[in-house]
Formats: sequence, structure tokens, C-alpha cells
Amino acid sequence: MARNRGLWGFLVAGLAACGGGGTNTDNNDPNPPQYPGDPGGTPVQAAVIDVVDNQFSPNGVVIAVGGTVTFRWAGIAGHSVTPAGNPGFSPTAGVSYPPKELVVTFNNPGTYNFYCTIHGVSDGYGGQGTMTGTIVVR
Ligand SMILES: [Cu+2]
Repeated sequence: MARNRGLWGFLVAGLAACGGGGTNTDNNDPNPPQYPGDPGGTPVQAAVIDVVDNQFSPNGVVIAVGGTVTFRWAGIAGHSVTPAGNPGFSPTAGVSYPPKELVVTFNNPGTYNFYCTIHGVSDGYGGQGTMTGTIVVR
């Protein structure tokens, strides 16, 4: 039981440190989240990213300037789509559940990192911090 309280304390502290959102670029974070980066390949006009437990699938896409990314919630747990640093994008989504879709149009070239505020923060949920993704526009 003490072990469980310790874990929950850690999780609560992690969420509090994050402030429920923001840019997730805290330089004092000893374990900052990793982003997948450019997956390569030919840009497409429209891509779909499934928001599942607990990852973005795929976690990297390349789209053409003016193209769209549709985020499609398909998990049991709640997840957000939150831009990390610059450039950002909008609209975004706070912690959400199916059925939900979020369509974002990207009109400027760049590398757009994003994460889930629950599962992509620092060490993340259960020490995994893996719910991050990268959209490359070129
Ligand atoms: Cu999540």
C-alpha cells in the first residue's frame, strides 16, 4: 500500500508540475519527453493519427503544406493533443474520449511536436512518457 501511495504521489506531483498544459519544454526537467522526429517519406495531403492507449499511431507523419491531420480518439483512457513548444498549432484538444475527432490544417512548413498531457509528460504514466508525436510539414 505504501508503494501505491508513493506512485500516486509521484503522478500527482508530475501533473502539478506540468500545470495541466503549456509547452512542455521545461529546461529543469531531468527527464524531458522524447519526440519521434521526421519519419521521412513523401508528403501526403491528409493523414490520420489514431489516439489510443497510450500512444499516437502513427506517431510521425509527413504532410504537404496546406494539408490536414485528423486525430481520431480510439482508446479507453482520456488523452490530449497538445503542441510542444514552437511552432504550435490549433485547434488543440484537452483530455478527451471517443467519439471525438480533431482536424488541424497546417499552412506553414515546419516540424510540429505534440504530446498527451497525461502520458507524454517527463517519465509519464507508469514511467513511460511515450505518448508524443511529430508532424512534419514540407
Ligand atoms: Cu494520454
